[in-house]
Amino acid sequence: MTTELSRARAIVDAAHRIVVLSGAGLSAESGVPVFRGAQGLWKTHRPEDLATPEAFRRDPRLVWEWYAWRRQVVFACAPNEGHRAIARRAAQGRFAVVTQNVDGLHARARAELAAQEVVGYPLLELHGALQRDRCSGCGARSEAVAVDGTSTATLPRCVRCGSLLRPDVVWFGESLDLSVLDTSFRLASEADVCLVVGTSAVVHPAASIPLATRQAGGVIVEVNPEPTPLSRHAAVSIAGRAADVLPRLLD
Ligand code: BJW
Ligand code: ZN
Repeated sequence: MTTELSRARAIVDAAHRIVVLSGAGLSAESGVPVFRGAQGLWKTHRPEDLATPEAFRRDPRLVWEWYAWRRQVVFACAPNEGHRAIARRAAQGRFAVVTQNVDGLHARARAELAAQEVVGYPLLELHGALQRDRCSGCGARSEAVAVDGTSTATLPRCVRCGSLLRPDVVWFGESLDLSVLDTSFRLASEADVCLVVGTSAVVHPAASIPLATRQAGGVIVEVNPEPTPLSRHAAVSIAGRAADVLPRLLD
């Protein structure tokens, strides 16, 4: 075991309450593309064309085409040993998971355990979920439907008000769900350890959540092959992949 891993393990083992903040890197080993860096989605796709409310108003067909492809990729993926290690530890109690990921893989890892009748735990999806649609008019949420992106006329519409449906995710410039955000900050401030996994920590307000743990006297432990803006605030940074490190850190 490396020095960083043993130090992190001592911190985690002594903790009374742990909160995880996860990002796309946690799901990378499941085959879900990350956003930034050489292999990231934003290398070949412009976020301002695909992940803003203005982009959807301008060209909903193009945005849906991209999300239909994302759903196809993500729905074919499964949780990895990183998601599973988090779920196993979380099911022991005093543990919460806050994720920026929209892939539903934390929920699937928790559901795998639920089949073994273990306790549930808080799971907060800050940026929404690809598994759901939301009405762009009245805001009603529904289970994702298949999308015919032949033209704007064939795109799915709300059964209540007739407005276009959109994926239930948070785009740039949009507000996060305030109750989800408040709960995430509260859980972080009550935790003695915030375990930050697989996020570049550049998107706010999510990237500020671990600082609430620190401001309340707790510590940050980071798992990421690369340094991030949060690294200088972390008590320990483990330079490794989530699916390798998390089972050794949490089991
Ligand atoms: C591995 C690994 C392995 C690889 N193991 N690790 C303050 C300062 C500056 C700007 C702002 C600010 N506050 C707000 C803003 C504006 C903006 C923002 O943050 N911009 C910055 C980018 C400049 N924020 C917003 O617009 C947000 N809204 C907002 O602030 O509204 C105001 C408001 C807030 C609260 C209440 C009321 C009002 C909304 C942000 C929405 C972000 N949406 C997206 C798309 C979601 C839908 C979709 O998926 O299509 O969310 S963008 C994208 O980035 C996605 C992610 O959740 C998010 C974060 O990315 P993440 O997860 O960190 O992934 P990567 O790819 O960046 O990093 C992967 C990491 O993994 C890397 O570090 C790798 O090294 C690592 N890794 N393999 C472990 N195996
Ligand atoms: Zn509607």
